[in-house]
Amino acid sequence: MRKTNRSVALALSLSAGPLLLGACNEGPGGSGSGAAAGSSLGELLKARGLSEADAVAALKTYTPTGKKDEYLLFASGGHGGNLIVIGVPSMRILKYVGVFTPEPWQGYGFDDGSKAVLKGGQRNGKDITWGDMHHPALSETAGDYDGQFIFVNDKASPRVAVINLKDFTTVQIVTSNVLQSEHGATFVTPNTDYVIEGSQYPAPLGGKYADIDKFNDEYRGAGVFWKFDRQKGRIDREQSFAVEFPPYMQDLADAGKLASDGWAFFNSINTERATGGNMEGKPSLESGASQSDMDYLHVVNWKKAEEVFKAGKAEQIGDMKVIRLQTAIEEGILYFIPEPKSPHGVDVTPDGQEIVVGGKLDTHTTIYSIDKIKQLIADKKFQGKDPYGVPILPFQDSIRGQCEIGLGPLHTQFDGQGNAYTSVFIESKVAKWSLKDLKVIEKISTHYNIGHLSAAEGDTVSPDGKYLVAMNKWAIDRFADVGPLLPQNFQLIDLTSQKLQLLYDMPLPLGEPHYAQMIKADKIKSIDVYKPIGTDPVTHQKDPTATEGGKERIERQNDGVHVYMSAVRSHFTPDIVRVKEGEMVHFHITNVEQAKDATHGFAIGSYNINLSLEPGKHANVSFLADKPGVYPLYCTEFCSALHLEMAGYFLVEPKGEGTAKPTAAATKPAAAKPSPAKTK
Ligand code: K7E
Ligand code: CUA
Repeated sequence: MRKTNRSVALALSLSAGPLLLGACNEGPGGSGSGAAAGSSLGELLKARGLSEADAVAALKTYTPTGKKDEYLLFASGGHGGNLIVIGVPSMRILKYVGVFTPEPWQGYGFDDGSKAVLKGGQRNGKDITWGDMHHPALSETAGDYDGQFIFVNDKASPRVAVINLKDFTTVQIVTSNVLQSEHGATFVTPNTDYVIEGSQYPAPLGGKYADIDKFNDEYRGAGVFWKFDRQKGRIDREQSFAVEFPPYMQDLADAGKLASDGWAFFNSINTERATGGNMEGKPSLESGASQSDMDYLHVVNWKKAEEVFKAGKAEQIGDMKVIRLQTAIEEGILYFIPEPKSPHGVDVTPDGQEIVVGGKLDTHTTIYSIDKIKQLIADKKFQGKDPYGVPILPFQDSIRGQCEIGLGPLHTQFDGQGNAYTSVFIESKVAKWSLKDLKVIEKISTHYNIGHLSAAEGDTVSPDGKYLVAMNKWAIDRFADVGPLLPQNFQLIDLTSQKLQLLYDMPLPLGEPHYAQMIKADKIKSIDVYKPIGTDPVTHQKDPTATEGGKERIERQNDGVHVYMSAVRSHFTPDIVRVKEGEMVHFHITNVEQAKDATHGFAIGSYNINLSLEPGKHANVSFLADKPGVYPLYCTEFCSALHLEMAGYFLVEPKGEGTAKPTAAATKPAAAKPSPAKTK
């Protein structure tokens, strides 16, 4: 290569291996290493029509076999209702975690334990088989990600899930009928004392009915504060409460930290209280809701709310204790500050001093100061009250200033070096701006219609900078054609280069993901195998029905047939199970292996059963054997050379065909022979 372009030289010095360097030094004519012509960097670039900047980008993301990513991006799976784990900078998908929807690969929603978790998310007794996941929130200690848990929300059927990052397993889903939809979720307080869930579309609290013409009087919003018990790794319903809001459409939320610890912030839109009704002689919601110049930032003193709740001043509404609006006003829990037209994102700066709001129909981000807010409250300096009596702080006195961003600023992240990054939806750009003088430094194009963006630890007290992922809703002309439904496009941007540099486009072929959080990978201390053998992944305790090797058995009890089964390469014991039509069957299956990645599946077709048994894991599945027949059972993970032989039969004898031989009820299984083919 003749030109020693600076950026290529830089990239090579960063991470090129010796082969590439050699090829480069020799130039296009060199034959040196004997590599085929076309494998030198210069020739490759030419042959593939790549620029040198492309090569730099490639070297910054390429992660050779065996090398691991520096960061993990936890992205919402949108309508898919699952959580997606992506390595950064390689942008390789590492895992889908089933959350609000069954995930067959993980057996999630198929074994009794995970079915019970999903059942926690039933609404009005109905199973919900999708989720509109928006905002994942990693657990925090002192405002920094601690890598222990992650929470996610479902906007459509207001639900919050807890995922244990020890094994990336959903362990709890909670819901309250106080809300009928939500959006400002999930956001955690700095020590994960509370998981915040803010409503979106107002409705009567507690799931009651009221006609839409009673909107102003009967419809309400609310902020739910779910208490998290870190010791138990569960949300504690009894210690959770809500604060009632007027019937505006609350939007995103964020918890204060450091200087603003103890406070929570919720945006709102539609303070006009438009209800739509375009077939009833009224303007559509869209035009009705964008009349006023200002909506209200809701400023909530949650520490005060916690005291008021603990003092017994909350009222039971539906299934939750609610601090009524009047109480919230009297006790100094709720204040409003005007915010420009149809705001969307609200993001607290790393030092907790300021709150950045992006106005979709405004060209600015507005930077509120918590010190000013506190002072105004202390001085009772209000500009008036809203129609429900909530005190309104004066706008100009609450802000430090505004930054002229461009058309459609949405969400903001930080790099810990005094810079903020705001997604600019209408312009399809990321704007980098200075928190110091509130001036835009640089913009970079995204493709297209960027929603959220996620910088490395970019919403904590100590952001890392380095990488930023633009989460784009449209992907026109970016990928090979796959029909009219296009993937989402995640674009990785380098924050360390002189100018912002786009490194990689990653299609995400799932629901619209909205938000993601990026954590340093070494903060996640996940387990390799379940210990002790027979562990229930929901409780992380040994399951009482765990099967020990050598103690496999089939027992007929009052509630049906219990099959205590073990799985090991490459057989199930027992491998023949006979039951009678109409019997309840309870499989208790333990993977007795402790070798890393030695996962077995357990499938019975036609009965809709597919379990995933990671090493050491125990799973139960109970079902009615209501269809007589012969059902092969088998392992669904190619676990060894004799994986195909890891099979057996589930025999359901028709009623009235004599007595089903209760399989070896008291018989010992044949001594398990060591498998001839342990490939792992
Ligand atoms: Cu899509 Cu955070 Cu739900 Cu903005 S939200 S884009
Ligand atoms: Cu076990 Cu295949």
